[in-house]
Amino acid sequence: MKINYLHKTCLALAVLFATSLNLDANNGVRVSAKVLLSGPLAPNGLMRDALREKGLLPTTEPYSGLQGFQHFGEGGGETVNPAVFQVTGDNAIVDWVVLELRKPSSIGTPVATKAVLLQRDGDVVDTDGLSPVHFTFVKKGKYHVSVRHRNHLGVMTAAAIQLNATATQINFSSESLELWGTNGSTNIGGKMALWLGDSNHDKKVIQQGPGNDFLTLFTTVLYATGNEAFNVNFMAEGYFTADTNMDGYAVYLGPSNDRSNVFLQSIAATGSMNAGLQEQIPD
Ligand SMILES: [Ca+2]
Ligand SMILES: [Ca+2]
Ligand SMILES: [Ca+2]
Repeated sequence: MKINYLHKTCLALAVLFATSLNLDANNGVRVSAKVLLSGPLAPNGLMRDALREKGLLPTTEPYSGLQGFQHFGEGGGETVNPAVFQVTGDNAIVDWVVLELRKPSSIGTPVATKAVLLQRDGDVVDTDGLSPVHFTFVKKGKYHVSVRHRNHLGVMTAAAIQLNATATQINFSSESLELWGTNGSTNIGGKMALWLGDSNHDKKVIQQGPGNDFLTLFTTVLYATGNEAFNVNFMAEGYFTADTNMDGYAVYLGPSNDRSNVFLQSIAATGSMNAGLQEQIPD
C-alpha cells in the first residue's frame, strides 16, 4: 500500500516535470516587427519622440480601458522601467503600440495581444525597449499579425505567418508586404506608414459629421487643464489621442494644429478634403 502510494506520487511528479520541460521547450513565439506612424514621421525617415522628451509617455500601457481596444491572452497591464524612456537617438521610444496575433480559423478575434514599444526607426520592441516581442504562452504556428496604435489605423498581414521561438521579421513599412484589405496604409516616399488622425479611436478617420475625430480634438483643447477661458487656440500639452502629429500638444487652430495633417492626408489619398478612412483589420 505504502509503496503503491509512493509510486503514484513519483509518477505524478515525473509527469509534472515533463510538462514543465515541454513548456520551456516551446518557449512561446517572438515577433520582430517594423512599423511607421505617419503622424510623427519626419522627412529623415525617423519618427519624432516628443512625447518621450516631454516626459508624457506613461510607464503602464495605455490601451487597457481605451475604447476600441481589447486585450487577449497574456496582453494588458504591461509596464516599463522608466530608464527605458531615457534612451535617445534612433532607438528612442516614440510610443506604446499593440501587437495582435490571430489564427486564420478565427480571424475576427486575436488569440493574444501585447502592448509593446515603438522605436524612432520603426522597430517594435518588447517592454525592455530592445528585444523582439515575446508572446510567452503562444504556441508555434501560423498567425496573422497586426499592429495597432492609439490614434492611427492599425494594419494586419494578409497572410498568416509562421511564428517560432526565434523572432520572425515582419516589415510593415515595406511596400512589398501584403496587407489585409485595401488601402491599409499610406505610401510616404516609398515607405508604408499607418494612417493618422483616429483621435476618437473608433477605427475610422472622419473629418465631419457624426463620430468625427475633430470633435475629440476640439473638446480636448477646450477642456484642457489650464484653459480656463475655453480658448479654442489653446495648446493643450499632454498625452492625448487628439495629438495626431504626436508633438505633445493637442492644437485645434493655429500653427502646428492637429487637423491640417488629416486634411492633407485625405487630399493625397482621395483628392477630397473630407474623405473617410477605415481600419483594415477584421472585427
Ligand atoms: Ca532600432
Ligand atoms: Ca475616428
Ligand atoms: Ca499635436
